[in-house]
Amino acid sequence: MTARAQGTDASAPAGLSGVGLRIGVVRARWNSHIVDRLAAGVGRGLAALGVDPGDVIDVTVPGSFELPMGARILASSGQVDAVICLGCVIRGETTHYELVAGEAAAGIQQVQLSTGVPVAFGILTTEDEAQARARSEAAGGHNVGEDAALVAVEMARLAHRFAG
Ligand code: DLZ
Repeated sequence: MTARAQGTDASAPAGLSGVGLRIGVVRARWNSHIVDRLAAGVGRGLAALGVDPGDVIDVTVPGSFELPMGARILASSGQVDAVICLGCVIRGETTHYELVAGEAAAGIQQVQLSTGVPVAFGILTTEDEAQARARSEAAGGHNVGEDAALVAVEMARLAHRFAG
């Protein structure tokens, strides 16, 4: 795995389990060659935590700007315990980079706070294609999709623990 400074990754709490959790994955089709790599990371991350592939709902939306709406549809459905949003916005290739990336981030936060269903942020916002590849590596490397899987399971467990 690519070396990162201590405390800068989302290490799993001991004993974290995804068994029985239902997870929604919303993928942007823009930059799909990178988003597919993130989705592979999500698959590995969820499997490592025991999430059944049959408990994963996978949908796509046109681009990262639509990720919050996709997340809201799944979060409001009552069919998932957490949602993972996957997208890729590359500054050098996107004229309105700040707008797309900023609205996606703000929208995702709004969805999770308003619905109470955790939504993990798995959107790469990078300077160039090389950075995007470096953050969506194959098994054993750094992949933000794997990080997002961990976040979704941890936050779903937290929500369940305090659910009325
Ligand atoms: C329009 C656009 C642009 C220029 N760049 C990206 C990008 O880098 N990554 C991404 O996920 N989506 C991009 N989009 C599409 C917008 O997210 C959105 O789908 C369209 O503006 C339609 O609402």
